[in-house]
Amino acid sequence: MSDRTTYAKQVLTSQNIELPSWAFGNSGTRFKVFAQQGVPRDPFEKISDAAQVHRHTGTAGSVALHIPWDKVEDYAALAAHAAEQGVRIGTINSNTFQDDDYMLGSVCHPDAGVRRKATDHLLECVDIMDATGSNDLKLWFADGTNYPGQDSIADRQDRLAEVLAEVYARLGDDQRLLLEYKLFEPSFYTTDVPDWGTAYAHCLKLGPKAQVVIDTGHHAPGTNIEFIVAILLREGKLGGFDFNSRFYADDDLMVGSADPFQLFRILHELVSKDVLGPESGIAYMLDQCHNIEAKIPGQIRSVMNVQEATAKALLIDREALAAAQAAGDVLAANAVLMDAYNTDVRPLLAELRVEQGLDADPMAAYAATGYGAGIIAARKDGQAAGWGA
Ligand code: LRH
Ligand code: MN
Ligand code: MN
Repeated sequence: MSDRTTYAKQVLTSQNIELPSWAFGNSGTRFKVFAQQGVPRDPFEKISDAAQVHRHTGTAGSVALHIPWDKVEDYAALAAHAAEQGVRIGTINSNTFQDDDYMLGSVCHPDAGVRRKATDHLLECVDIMDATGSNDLKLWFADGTNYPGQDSIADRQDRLAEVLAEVYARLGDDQRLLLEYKLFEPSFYTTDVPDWGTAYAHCLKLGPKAQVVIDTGHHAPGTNIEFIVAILLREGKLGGFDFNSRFYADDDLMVGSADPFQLFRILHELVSKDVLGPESGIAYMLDQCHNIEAKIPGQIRSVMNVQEATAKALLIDREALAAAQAAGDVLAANAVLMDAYNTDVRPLLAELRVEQGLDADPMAAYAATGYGAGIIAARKDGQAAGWGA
């Protein structure tokens, strides 16, 4: 086995890809939610399904919650259930976009009362983190405006900064605030956190416990996401990813399905700075919906897609690349990258899984368990993921 293969296996073994609880619920577009059979009826069952993905991939050891979609009476009991199932609760995602009060925004709303309500929700999310042992609070705001003149762009930034400061002050020593940006939607004229620069500026003011989240589906077409990765890494402000694929807007399709080469390029930036393991503090999460495909296999496939892109990036001959770059040999440098990208890493990953005591083929292994048929028989009237219920 070459040194690079050994190194790739080592890093792949330490990789954790966090699953979103909402990927297991019914979802759709604003046109139609197609209910599937066997869908979880509560957050406990969502965690059980996520644990099933972990059982077959060995790399999906945590589950992100979305509040209030995953509201329960007893969060410590939910965390205990996760532990029993062999996973843990990861990032807590806040939700200030599904209440009538938020029509004109939440933390940037012109009315102080609405801002208070939104802030209290964010503080409640930190209480939940305390109960579940979660370290990360993920904030995404649907705030923005639809028409020029509707509200002051600058004043909205001031309101945002004030709320963020209050939430930041509430964080425990080991807790972080991860701020996610998105170009547009649901607002169409301005969005209050539309890009990495805005998120970065707020995080910088807040302090070291505030970092930026890159959702791969949240950019204009053609945006060079790996460049953003490199910059945020360099500044120590890359907190994590919401991985998914997009063809047009925020499609939330399976990561690595639309543009596997882009995923490889992103992972190359991360591999080149050795920040794939848990000690890096970078949260690698999926943020996806499986509207027309089966959900558990959809998550297994997605995890495998990330692993494949990671393995390819790990196989890059770094010495040869550095030498070609130093020599200004454009073609040779590009060829080093393309050689790695064009390597079929599926045998390497199959071998690694067997070494880890897993089945070489997670999709086939899941199908053979009968888990899918079992949940269809056992569960009726599954829960909506959160949208269009
Ligand atoms: C917003 C977003 C954000 C939400 C999730 C459900 O588009 O990416 O991360 O929490 O979708
Ligand atoms: Mn997201
Ligand atoms: Mn999104």
